[in-house]
Amino acid sequence: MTTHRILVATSNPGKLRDFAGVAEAHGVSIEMVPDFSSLTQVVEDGATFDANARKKAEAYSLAVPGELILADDSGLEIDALGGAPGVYSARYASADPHKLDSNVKDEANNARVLRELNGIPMEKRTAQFVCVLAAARDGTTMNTFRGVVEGVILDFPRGHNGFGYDPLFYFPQAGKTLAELTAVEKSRYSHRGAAFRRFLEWLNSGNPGST
Ligand code: ITT
Repeated sequence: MTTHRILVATSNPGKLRDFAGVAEAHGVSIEMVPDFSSLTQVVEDGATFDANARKKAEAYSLAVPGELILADDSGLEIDALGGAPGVYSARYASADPHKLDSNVKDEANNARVLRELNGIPMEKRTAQFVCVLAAARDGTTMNTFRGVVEGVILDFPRGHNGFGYDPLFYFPQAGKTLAELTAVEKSRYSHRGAAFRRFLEWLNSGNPGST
């Protein structure tokens, strides 16, 4: 039975699918912040996932007074590239990834990753996906939740599920890329699934800030 409705502030349908992959099993439902597309987009200029997640959650929570809302900032950190693309993951293939509002298509970002890793052997292509969720109400962050998954960047894409860098991200325990998993399977292993489960634990713990 659904006990909670979680409002999520994101423009990325792939993230919503991931959340939905965890939510049902925990008796919660996922909804977009109402009229999200008409809200002024937050400028993601923070140096860390944490800073950007807080900034998004605080700004978007003002659109739904009294409601607890969740925002996600996430990305891929590749060890051989010194942690890039990191907070620039959504715009890695743009002419200037530091330029805000320059998100580009997933295929172009994946192509750039493959170019940057060209010639680097598989054992040195380790990477992690990081997700930070911020829960905010009325412009104040109540808490943040972090999830990480470790894997290896392949030299060709595999699978058609998921979004972003999923077709390149091989997860050894499953023997598959994240794009070869269903939404429910991905949520079991993924950075977003881990962060979201931490959020749900906090929500169900009766934390005064979470009701
Ligand atoms: P919102 O800010 O509106 O939530 P966004 O896509 O701009 O959407 P981010 O700024 O957090 O979100 O950028 C995250 C990028 O990192 C995303 O566009 C992907 O390129 C990558 N990414 C994050 N999580 C991922 C996942 O689970 N699978 C594949 N790529 C992921």
